[in-house]
Order: sequence, then C-alpha cells, then structure tokens
Amino acid sequence: MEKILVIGAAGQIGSELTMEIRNTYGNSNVYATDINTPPQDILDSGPFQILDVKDEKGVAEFIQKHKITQVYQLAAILSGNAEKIPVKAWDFNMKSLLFLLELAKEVKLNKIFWPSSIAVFGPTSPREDTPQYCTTEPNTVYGISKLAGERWAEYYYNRYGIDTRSLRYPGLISYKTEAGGGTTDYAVEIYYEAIKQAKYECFLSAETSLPMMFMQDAIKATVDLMEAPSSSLSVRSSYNVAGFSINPSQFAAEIKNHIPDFEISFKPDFRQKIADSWPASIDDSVARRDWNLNYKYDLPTMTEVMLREVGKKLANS
Ligand code: NAD
Ligand code: AKB
Repeated sequence: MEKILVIGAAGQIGSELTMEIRNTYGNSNVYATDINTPPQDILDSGPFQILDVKDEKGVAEFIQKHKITQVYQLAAILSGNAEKIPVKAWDFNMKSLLFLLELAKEVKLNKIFWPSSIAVFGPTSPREDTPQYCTTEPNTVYGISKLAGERWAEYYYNRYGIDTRSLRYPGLISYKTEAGGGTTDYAVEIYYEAIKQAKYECFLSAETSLPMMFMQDAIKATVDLMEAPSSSLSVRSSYNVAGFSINPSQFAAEIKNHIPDFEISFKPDFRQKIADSWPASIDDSVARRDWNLNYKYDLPTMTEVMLREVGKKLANS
C-alpha cells in the first residue's frame, strides 16, 4: 500500500494533483501538506497538515510517522518571484530538493516526483522544437536552480538507486488555484480579466511565443510518468513536455471568439527578458516514446473550459 506525501498541496499544481492521486490511491493514503490552507475539497477529502518544507526535522518525522513511500515535492519559488530574491530563491529551491534526496537514502522512499521547467533552457538553446538534450545555459535564478535540481535528481538515481521522476513543465493554465509568481502567469490572468472587465494589460509583448499546457493534461502526464515502469524511463533528469506553443495575441484572438469586445494591451515588464530566454516550442518525442505522453487540450478547447469555469468561480465569489 503506497502512502503519499504532497508538499505544496495548496498551490496551482498541488491543489489539482492531490485530488487526482487521492482518486487513485485512496483519500486516506495521500497526505496533503503546505504552509498555506488548500482548497476545501482537499481539506474535506483526506488528511492535511501545515508543514514547512524548510523544517527538515519536521518533514523527516512526518515521513517516518506516516510510513510515507512516495513524495511529490512541489514547493518552489517561481521565475518572476525568484528574480526579486535570487539568493533566497536558489537556497529555497535547492535545499527543499536536496534534503529530501538525502533523506531518501535513509528512509526508503519508492519514488520522488519533483517538477522542473522549460526554464532550464536559456538563450543559447535552440528556441524552436527545443530538444530533450541540447545546450542548457539558463540565465534566470529559477532556471539555474531547476537545472541544478535535475542534475542532483539524476545523480541520486545513478549513485543511490533513488527512483526520481520529473517533468519540465511549460506554463500551466488552470482555474482552480491562482498561478504562483511565474512568467507564464499572464495566460491564467487573461481569462480572469476577460470576464471581469473585457480587457487585459499583458506584461509580455504581443508576439512572445511560449509553450503552455492545460492543467488536466499536466496532471495526466504527471500520473502517467509516475505509473510508468522504471525500466521504461531513459531520462532521470527531467522529461521535456510540450503542450502547445502560443503568444498573447493568439490568446486574445481566441478569447474574442467568446467575448467579442475583449481588448488586450501590452506593457512588458521585467518578465519579458525571462520569456525571451525560454523556448517558444518544445520537442517532447522522448517522453512520447518512453511512456506514451499525449494531450487532450489545445487553445480552443482549453479556452472554452477556462471561460466557463472562471466565470462560475467569479460569479460565486
Ligand atoms: P505554486 O506557487 O502555485 O505552489 C507552491 C505551493 O508551495 C504553494 O501552495 C505554497 O504555499 C507552497 N509553499 C511555499 N513555501 C512552502 C514551504 N516553505 N513549505 C511548504 N510549502 C510551501 O506553484 P505551482 O505552480 O503549483 O508549482 C509547483 C512546482 O511546479 C514548482 O516546483 C514549480 O517550479 C513547478 N512548475 C510550475 C509551473 C507552472 O506553470 N505552474 C511550470 C513549471 C514548473
Ligand atoms: C514560471 O513561469 O515560472 C513557471 C514555469 C514555466 O516554470 N510557470
């Protein structure tokens, strides 16, 4: 019987991933933790505890007390926020992974999931169809920490046999929980502002293409990777996952199909430089080959769901 710990369960990914894993493994076997309170469905459906990942002793005790066999470590400082506090962000993003990898040597964890990002790529990586293996010279502190994390995850797999699994998520778009301080957050905000006031001022320029993915597809990819037999995984750093490539003008055009008077304007800020250093599109062929990565949503199907669900949420708030 697997006992699963989710660290960062109140966040954009954690709030949805926790519920999905509970459906598979049973509510009482999935322990949600965070320093913030998660959505009501997580509180109602299974165990939740306030737990700070920086409290290494507390996390170690929790893992031993509940006989945890798998950990999803989602807490991190994302790209936009990290640029404001570079050294703190490096420290947080690294320590929260490394101590867990060290702990896994002592307490036998069957699997660890830790997300990486398209931020591991930089201005010297190919910008279109960025391959699984290519030059990775990120110039953001977030990207540097994700790249180092990938190297450590692979190192612990090779040296100690710890079953580490990871995805390089693109920008994730969802309606349940707000985005957490990244460069791709505009792709979530745009739906809220479209419904609230039929206009949006975008912090990236009109033609800035980035890879994006609807949360449902990201959750499915995560679960599929975690369920895949260990022997089929050729990548222990982190797998490229692509989603679809899209820019703010294209988002606006699609939203206009539903809200004809929607207007977008552009006022690029410090996040433009981050976006310019990232891939516009990703080659995910290695993940497709190894564990059959696939997606259901594109821009039109995702937009339909986003406008409907964000609309309901705003109407009830
Ligand atoms: P988020 O900021 O929405 O969620 C992170 C959660 O961690 C929050 O609920 C926060 O309260 C919690 N947290 C913060 N400090 C903590 C601490 N000290 N102890 C315990 N919990 C703490 O982030 P997210 O978007 O859900 O991202 C989760 C992971 O996925 C991160 O590693 C991020 O880098 C990665 N990722 C996210 C995206 C995306 O588009 N959302 C893309 C690529 C990679
Ligand atoms: C961010 O913008 O920081 C994240 C990511 C792509 O890692 N959404």
